[in-house]
Amino acid sequence: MKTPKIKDIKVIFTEPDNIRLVIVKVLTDQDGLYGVGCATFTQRPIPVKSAIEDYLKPFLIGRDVSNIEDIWQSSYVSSYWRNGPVLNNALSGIDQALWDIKGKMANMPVYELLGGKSREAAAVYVHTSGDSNEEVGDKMQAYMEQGFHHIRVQVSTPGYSTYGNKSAQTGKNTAKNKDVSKGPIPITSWIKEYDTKKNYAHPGGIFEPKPYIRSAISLFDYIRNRFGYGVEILHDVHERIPPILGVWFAKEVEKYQLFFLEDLFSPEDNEYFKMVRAQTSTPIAMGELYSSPHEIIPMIKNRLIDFIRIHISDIGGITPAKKLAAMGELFSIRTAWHGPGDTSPIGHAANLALDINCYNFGIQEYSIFGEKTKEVFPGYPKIKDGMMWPNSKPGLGIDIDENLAKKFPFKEREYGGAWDTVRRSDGSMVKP
Ligand code: GCO
Ligand code: MG
Repeated sequence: MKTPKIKDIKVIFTEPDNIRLVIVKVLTDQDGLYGVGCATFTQRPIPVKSAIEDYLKPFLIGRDVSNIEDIWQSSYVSSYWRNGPVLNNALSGIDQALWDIKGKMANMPVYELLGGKSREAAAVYVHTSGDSNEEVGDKMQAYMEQGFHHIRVQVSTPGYSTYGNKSAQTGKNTAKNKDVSKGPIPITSWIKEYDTKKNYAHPGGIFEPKPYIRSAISLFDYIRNRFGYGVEILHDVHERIPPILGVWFAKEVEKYQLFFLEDLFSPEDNEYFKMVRAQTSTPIAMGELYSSPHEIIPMIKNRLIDFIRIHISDIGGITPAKKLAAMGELFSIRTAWHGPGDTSPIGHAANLALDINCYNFGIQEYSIFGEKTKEVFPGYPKIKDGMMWPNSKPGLGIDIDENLAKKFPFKEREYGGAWDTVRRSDGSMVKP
């Protein structure tokens, strides 16, 4: 039988719910046969589009769609220098689309191509945050009533900004501290200008490590007193605290039995994880910022993490992700693929294919899809009883409605859509 060849590769930009998404469509020379993949790097979408249209497309047109591994390997080194979020997202969009095509050709879902089901559905965790412990607790209560058993909890730090709570991140709670017994007093002359977003990139507010840590510990204590230990709570440090404080924090929270503590360090501080491992059993999750195998392999090999938090499109798609999951299994490390709002529903469907197949699945992050997003992506993964359920459609089981996607073009953004610039009270930069 003549195998279909790649006839065209299209990049679709769309932001139905104000998050810039990058989708790839691989068209074949067989009428009606195409695949879709996620290549979303929401802070830098244009270079991803160029990496696909100007380089991978001319490299791949005419190739036999069935040879996913060979296409991945040859594309990976076609730039000679490889890795990094731009080249890997470009590669991911094509890779996921090829798995989608292969499933359609075989008339089976991708999780079947990978070896079938290890589970019927994937437990997910959802995000709660608030300006007070009580507000976070109330949101947790509402989610638990909907059947969610795993919940990420983030709370504002009084007088400062913090990651994970919208109001704090946009500066509402930032730079208000006036009591040195609570933490450093932000430099006011500088702050006035800063907070008005006049001369600085997108402000992430003023962050101070110790006040943040005290707020987080107070939140965990509140939650365990209010709900006990039955509900699973997760927390994302988001790499903002000095590493040695991270070591202390991981030890201090052990008694609250977190499901995992995420991004305790920046990737640049990976070496500190050895100290954490030697001193505490708090479960560690790391990986969303990794965009090279050299970052994640040592973490698995040395059992420095418990959950692989890789953002699948940032490492090149399903093909590398399934290999990392398999490596993790050999070291009893579980998967927890990154699944924020800047993973498209197609990316979530790719996560789900691996969640359903992999024996060492841990948990799936789920950032609730906006209503417009659901319309643009028919077949988006459904959530019920705190779990994400696969459909039985062939391939990734999802599509993009291109006409509808066109109704949500990328908006102009201040500062080029940069990620928050977070600063300490003295104005020095903090890794975000
Ligand atoms: C998470 C992540 C996200 C990232 C975002 C960056 O755990 O979901 O930390 O919130 O900050 O995806 O664009
Ligand atoms: Mg995170």
